[in-house]
Amino acid sequence: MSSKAAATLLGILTIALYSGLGMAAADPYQLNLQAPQSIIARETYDQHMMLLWICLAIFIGVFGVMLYSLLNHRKSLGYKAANFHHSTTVEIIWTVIPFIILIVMAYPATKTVIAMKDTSNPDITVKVTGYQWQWGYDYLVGEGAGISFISRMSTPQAQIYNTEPKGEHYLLEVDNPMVVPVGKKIRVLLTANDVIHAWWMPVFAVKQDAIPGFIRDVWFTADKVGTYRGQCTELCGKDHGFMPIVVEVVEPAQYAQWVAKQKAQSAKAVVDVNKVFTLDELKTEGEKVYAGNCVACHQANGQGIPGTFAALDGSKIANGPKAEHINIVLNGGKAGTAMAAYKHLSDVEIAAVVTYERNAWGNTAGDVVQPSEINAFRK
Ligand SMILES: [Cu+2]
Repeated sequence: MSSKAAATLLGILTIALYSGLGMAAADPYQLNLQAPQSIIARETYDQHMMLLWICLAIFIGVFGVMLYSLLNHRKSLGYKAANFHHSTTVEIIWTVIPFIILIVMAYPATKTVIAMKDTSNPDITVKVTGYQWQWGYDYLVGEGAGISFISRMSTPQAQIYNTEPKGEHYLLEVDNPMVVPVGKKIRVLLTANDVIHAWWMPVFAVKQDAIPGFIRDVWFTADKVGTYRGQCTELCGKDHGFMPIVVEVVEPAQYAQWVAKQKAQSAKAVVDVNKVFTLDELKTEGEKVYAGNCVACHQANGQGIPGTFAALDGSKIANGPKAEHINIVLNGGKAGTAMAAYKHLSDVEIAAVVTYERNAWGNTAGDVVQPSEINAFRK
């Protein structure tokens, strides 16, 4: 085999391996698509298999005739070449057969693509927003309407930096999964807050860009109860590879329980806005918020990445007036800087993280920022 052919084969094998590796945490040698878990995914899977078999049949047919001709019609056997220049029959056959094959492939594919776009009559509508680098879920219509949460990757930094063995769902696990009932039509409205992200859930055959300022919609109806994993598939910056998606499909009764629990939690969070916390309480909570949102750029030691991400340890903002510090966390940095807006976090979370940053590392502002101050600042 020539080195060029070897390189090509290696390329094909790598692509095949990676296409299967995408989400298959449990089976690192999986080559095919994941087992479909929705009507559309099943149709997509079946058509993908059908195309594969058609391609294989064509491959065997074409190469079979070619090999046969090479071996049996070779000059050393004394074979005399036919000498004709035009054949209307052959022209018609090699136009009609591929045409029929294309129609056989295009007809079901078109039907599926049309069905994919039909987001009418959903049972539940959820708005999904891409942030650098997490997903926001807002349940808008249907059972669970009013529920809102942020979903972040929960893989520990220690696993990423290889100081701890990697877990089973490495980079494909989140703190708050999207929860949906089995057998119900879920419409997902996709948008983004900062840059383009993409919501990819392979078992439902859903893959859609989330574009700032636009709303795109997709849908799925999960066939089976289970935990399904996907990830952002648009290059969206430094932590693009660290924004997984987890969808938990549960029985309707369990879904109702989850809804009740979420509503109770958000009712508690509203009360918290006027609660007064101590410096230590805010610092403890703030450290968690920092680890979930800020650590990727500003680093655990607050030193940032010189030349790219600002240091917070000893920074003018973290040691200067509170208002400026709150403003930059809520609304993001000046145009052209990488600092994103975090206004989607709760008042308690913002108050905690600002307090933490003002009193962590070498910073000794010594002041406390309460959730009520954040609440007032937003108005
Ligand atoms: Cu993204």
